[in-house]
Amino acid sequence: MILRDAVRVLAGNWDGSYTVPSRRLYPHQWSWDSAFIAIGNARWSPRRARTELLSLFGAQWYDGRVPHIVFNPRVPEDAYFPGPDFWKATAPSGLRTSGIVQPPVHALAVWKTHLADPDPAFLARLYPRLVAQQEFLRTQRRDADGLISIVHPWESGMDNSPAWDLPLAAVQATATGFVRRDLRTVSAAERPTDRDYVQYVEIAQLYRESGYREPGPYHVVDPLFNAAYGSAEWSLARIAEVLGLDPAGHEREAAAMTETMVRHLFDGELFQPRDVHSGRLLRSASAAGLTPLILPGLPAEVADALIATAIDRFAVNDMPLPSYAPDAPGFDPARYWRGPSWVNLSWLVWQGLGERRPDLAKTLADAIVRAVSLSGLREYFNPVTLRGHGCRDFSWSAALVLDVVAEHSLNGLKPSLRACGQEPGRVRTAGDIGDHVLA
Ligand code: 2M8
Repeated sequence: MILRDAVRVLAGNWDGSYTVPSRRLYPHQWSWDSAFIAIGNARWSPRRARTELLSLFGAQWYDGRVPHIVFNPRVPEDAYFPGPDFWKATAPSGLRTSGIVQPPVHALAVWKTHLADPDPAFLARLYPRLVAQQEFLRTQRRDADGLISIVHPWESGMDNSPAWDLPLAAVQATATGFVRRDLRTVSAAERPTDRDYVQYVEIAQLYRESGYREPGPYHVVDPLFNAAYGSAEWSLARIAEVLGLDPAGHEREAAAMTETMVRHLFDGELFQPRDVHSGRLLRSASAAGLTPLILPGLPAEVADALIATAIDRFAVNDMPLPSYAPDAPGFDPARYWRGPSWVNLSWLVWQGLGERRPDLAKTLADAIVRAVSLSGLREYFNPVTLRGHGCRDFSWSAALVLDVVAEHSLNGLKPSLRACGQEPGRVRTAGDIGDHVLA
């Protein structure tokens, strides 16, 4: 039933060339959502996965940035706040977009889509665009130590993490004259507070007024964002090889980022964010600090320490990965990014555990599947009770469940696909998957 439901959600949220994260709460195209969605779609419709990614990069700016939202011109302005009239930004393609970015997990998604259904022409189209995306971050967001910074909590993807409480405390919150739209769909108890929203709007306005160039009062280095950047270089190296290009530059960049992160952000237990203004680590307990496990070149002793933290403080043997450690002040199991379990974050850590600790990766995959089986394809889950929160029929939950199930042959997926005369990852339609695996 889960797999059938996952395909139903992905098909229902498909808008012809991309997938909305949620019909009501997020009715446009979101950047890192599209990458995760492509990874899941690659398992049953690689064509959709390719289209999703090509459509996102169709809204790339001249400076290489991939905006965090690409607005659907047919959706009314008041369907989502802040909409296109707030951002006042238009991509060269003519599409209206936001002006900030999200973690660059797209090269990984492109590579995984290619692995599911090899297509060098697709790689050739996206390779220069992925390189430009990295180049934007290198030229406009790199600090003196070589770390990439973000200028808005929305750029972290984990908008409301307790890790941002300190840098946000310094932000004057005076923005007025806007109406939140999120509370029409989801209870206020599960979303950021009004004060958080005033700050989000304030920071976005200041960045907009600088022509989307100058960092404002919130300026931090985030471990998840940097891990995504490093992992993108590793994926670009693999893509370059297929295209007959030299992968060495990408490999060097991936290695340099890994080393820099270990030197500046690792506290012995977890990778921590850093405040660019003060230069200090923001000591927190965010699961973002475990995501450097996706870096293939992470030294074994660092990976071992992260795995010990994942077991001791994030209880991954006992519950789905919480987004914030349950023993830390600030943990809230039901509010947005302040503690609940999210499928994309779990997926990143699961990827990182894959070869290092296949047993733990399987435990994490089982926990994800257990949560969605019990509560449906919700936006996030209480890690203790497994109760679902946020919106329903959430696309990346659906997509990444398809991916973990396919990988672990849970429910006998791979043998069943073979029984359909298909290789895993090369199934073309939901119909092709058939009742063997959708039962
Ligand atoms: C959430 O963020 C948006 C702003 O970008 C929002 O709350 O309105 C986050 O969970 C973010 O990571 C995600 O990409 C987006 C769409 O799913 O929703």
